[in-house]
Amino acid sequence: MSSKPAVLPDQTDLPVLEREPAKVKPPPLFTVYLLNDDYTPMEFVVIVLQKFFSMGRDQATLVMLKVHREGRGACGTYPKEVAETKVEQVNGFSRMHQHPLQCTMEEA
Ligand code: TYC
Repeated sequence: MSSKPAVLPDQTDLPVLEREPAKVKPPPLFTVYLLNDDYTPMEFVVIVLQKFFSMGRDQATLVMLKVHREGRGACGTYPKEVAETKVEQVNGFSRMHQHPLQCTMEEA
């Protein structure tokens, strides 16, 4: 009778290229969002979406209007460090221009 070993074999008796590939999880992804507020000009939000999320003007306008009407809208989904950088860049750019626009992220 043959049954699976209770623990995975370490396969160190085999040449590297003949071992089973290690099972690695894909890195978690994070979605970056813009939040609505009553003060940031619509045109500024459209510029942010074009500048930091590589959107064309038409797509940027649609996302801005979704945020305006629904309170929040997704700008893109990225690996954690990329998402963190986008959030910092957008919030820094908004503060530099004295706008209260808020950018956040959460795991996708
Ligand atoms: N609500 C803003 C206004 O009426 C526009 C706006 C849209 C602000 C999207 C923030 O993320 C935002 N001027």
